[in-house]
Amino acid sequence: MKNTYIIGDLQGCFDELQQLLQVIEYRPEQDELWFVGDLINRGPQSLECLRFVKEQCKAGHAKTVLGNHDFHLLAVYAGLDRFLSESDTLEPILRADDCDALVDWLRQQPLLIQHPQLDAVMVHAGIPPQWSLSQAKAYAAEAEQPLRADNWQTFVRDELFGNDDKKWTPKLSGWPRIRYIINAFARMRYCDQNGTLDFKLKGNPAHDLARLAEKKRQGFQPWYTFGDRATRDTQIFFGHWSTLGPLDGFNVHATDTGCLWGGQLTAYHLQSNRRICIECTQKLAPKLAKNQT
Ligand SMILES: [Mn+2]
Repeated sequence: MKNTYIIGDLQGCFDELQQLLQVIEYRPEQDELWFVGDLINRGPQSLECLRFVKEQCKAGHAKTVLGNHDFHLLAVYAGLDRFLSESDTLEPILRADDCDALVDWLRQQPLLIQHPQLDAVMVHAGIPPQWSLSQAKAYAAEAEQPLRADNWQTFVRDELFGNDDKKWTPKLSGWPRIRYIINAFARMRYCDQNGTLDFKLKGNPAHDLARLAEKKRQGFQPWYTFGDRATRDTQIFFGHWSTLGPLDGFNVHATDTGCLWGGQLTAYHLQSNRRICIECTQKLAPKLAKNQT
């Protein structure tokens, strides 16, 4: 069996990725890389990251799931510019000769992957507490469909974005259903026990007590902390939440250790349950850090 390394959010930090691969002595014949999504944006070398991950995936050496920044690129490519931000660094991708091929590959990546032999599932942000693993897999497959359709750009431009679909019921249908599923997998941090999403809170649960006290009364907690979480018997890897740090608990592993913000880039070795981290030199101005999504 190949070694599996789960690698945290890259966000364009290509030099750090190459350093990390040297540290783990990455050899494609015997190692497999799992990228947790948010390959691009904000950092300096998004194009290089995207090309590298695409090549590794196409060669069968890597897998990735889609993160919110990856969706952002799909949307900008499809002509949706109302969410463009000053801190975006997508231009080099959009101007690249191979932009069409990169985007065409990216849009067909999954929202959830599961290891064929070991107890390990990876998503970008999380899995709502009331979904079983088999439900989560079915919902992921449902939401991947419109991204793989010929008219995917229409979907991304007109239907994908919105904060209106925060509540889940199995009866939810149409685009609100797809939007909820994608928001949960790619953006969720806090939710209530029914999976109602909160998009405003981004802090570390331990450091954000004043705001959390109110949210807590309303039933919001980090998605992985619900005692009766339906996926609690499955080991879940996720990124997206850099203020959590290297959390290993609740049978989940947080892998976004804030490379982009001058923190670390993480590779979690699945077979030995070991984290290998490198220090990152990338430090974005606080102005940009404030806009972090
Ligand atoms: Mn993210």
